[in-house]
Amino acid sequence: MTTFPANFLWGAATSAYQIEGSPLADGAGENIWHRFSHAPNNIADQSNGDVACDHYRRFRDDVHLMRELGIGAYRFSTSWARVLPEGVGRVNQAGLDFYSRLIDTLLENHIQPMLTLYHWDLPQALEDRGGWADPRSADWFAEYAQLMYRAFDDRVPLWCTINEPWVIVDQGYVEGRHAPGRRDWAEAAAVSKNLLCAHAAAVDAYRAVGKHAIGLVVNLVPIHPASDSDADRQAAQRLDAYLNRQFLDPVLLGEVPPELPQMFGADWPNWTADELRRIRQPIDFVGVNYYLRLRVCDDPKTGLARARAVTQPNCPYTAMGWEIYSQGLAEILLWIKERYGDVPQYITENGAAFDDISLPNGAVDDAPRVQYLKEHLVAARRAIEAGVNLRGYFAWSLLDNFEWQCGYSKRFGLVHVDFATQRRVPKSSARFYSNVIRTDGAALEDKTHA
Ligand code: IFM
Repeated sequence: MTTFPANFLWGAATSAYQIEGSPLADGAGENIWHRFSHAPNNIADQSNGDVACDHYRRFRDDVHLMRELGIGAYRFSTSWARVLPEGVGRVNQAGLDFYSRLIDTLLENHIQPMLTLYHWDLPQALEDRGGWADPRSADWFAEYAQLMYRAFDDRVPLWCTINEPWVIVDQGYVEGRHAPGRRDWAEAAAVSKNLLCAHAAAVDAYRAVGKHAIGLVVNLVPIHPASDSDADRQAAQRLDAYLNRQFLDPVLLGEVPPELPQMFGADWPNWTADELRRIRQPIDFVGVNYYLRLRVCDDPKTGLARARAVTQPNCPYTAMGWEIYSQGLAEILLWIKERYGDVPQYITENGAAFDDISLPNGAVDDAPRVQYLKEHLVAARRAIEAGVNLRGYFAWSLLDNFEWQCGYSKRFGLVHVDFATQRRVPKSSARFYSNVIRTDGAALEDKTHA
């Protein structure tokens, strides 16, 4: 039986707006999620990130909790508007100091930091100047990235540029469910290109000052046709281009998937050979966020890709309505190796929301999440056996948190958070994961969680 490689990182992940709270404290500028969640009817439970997990004030306790669980790496994001309240220009030292304290506390507790520069909380001041739809956004992002590298590269060995650019484009600019809440295909096409240029500018800047590793984080989904018909197969291929290849093909192959200009039509921007060359510069790893598989049929009325998701009776789904399909994780990791070569990979997010039940004694026995983690870790190990250069696994999420447009109604945490008291209670899944870490994966063989 292959075990996990030596130095495999056993991590947990979060993001700034989802857990920190105090979004305007100590001189921070407003960000687009603050603006969006404070507008009526954008969030299912009308909530916002004003308090969230109060991590901004409780980060030391959260780090200690990770240490108790044996977690060896922590993926978090920094809030751009905390450190550059107007997005560029004036630096807010108090914001940098917060992240400096967090990083020091992690290192004191032998937890490796993985820092994501952008997890969806653009400074509102930049949104007011055109946001990601403005081509100047690449320069804005590079300025912010440089500031962070100079402040933290001495202590942060792993950097991620942008988290899930597809979600930014699709949910923020096509579907309008995420900040900034737009529904405009032309803008979405421009944002797609500008995010890639921003990623490349940040990698460029890293090569000038950084000494460690930098990569891009994408969410990937195996997309299977609902039937053998040509129409459904083509629908699956279109959605695959839109969702899975839109960002990886330009970054790792220097090509735009040919389906995209067809889908976006005249709205698709021109790309010069020079731009593609710049976007293709080497990265040190790909971060994969994996949650579900989609089965799709052809439907001319559904979205840009004209592909409609079909649910299947007798299949397990999470509380998000996402199909649980653990073998898809191995499928995706192998697909990256086959399509893009032997690039190092991290599973930068994987996890599930369930309707957890708290027992009268306060404990949370989340057996479905234990099962989910177990199956996915076994799939990750299978991918390693098949030759994937997988360097680490980050469970999403350390804490129950603000799940964007779902507010606090969906819980992904290994640790239960009582949002009224801020009490943290590790769920059974946290104990299970802790055992897996302690035994370097041998606990996956434990039949008590079969
Ligand atoms: O909560 C999100 C996270 O911010 C990005 N990846 C998916 C998670 C679950 O929806």
